[in-house]
Amino acid sequence: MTSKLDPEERKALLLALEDTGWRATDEGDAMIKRLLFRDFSDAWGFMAEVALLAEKMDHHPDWRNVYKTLEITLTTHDCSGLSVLDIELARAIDGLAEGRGE
Ligand code: H2B
Repeated sequence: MTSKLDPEERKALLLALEDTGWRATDEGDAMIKRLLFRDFSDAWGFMAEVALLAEKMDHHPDWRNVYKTLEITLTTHDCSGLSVLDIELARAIDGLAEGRGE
């Protein structure tokens, strides 16, 4: 069972990820990032890459794609909050997003 990050750790890890556009959600214990792509194909291609990565990690994003925008929410359902898995997935997504999007 994955456990929730403790408040101090959570604060520090989120602070580090704010530089790449992640922020804590207003509601619920989650983090969110919005990405803008050139067009739908680029957004969908990126989602396909993230999907394969998420499968490998066995940790999956909640997301919403509207045309060329993508909103990714990370949270761990097993513990109803942010866990280290969300941090790892966020970093991996940032790695894939480097040099992409608009
Ligand atoms: N993804 C997310 N975001 N939260 C989870 O709790 C979770 C998951 N649990 N992917 C995994 C799959 C779990 O259901 C499997 C059985 O490991």
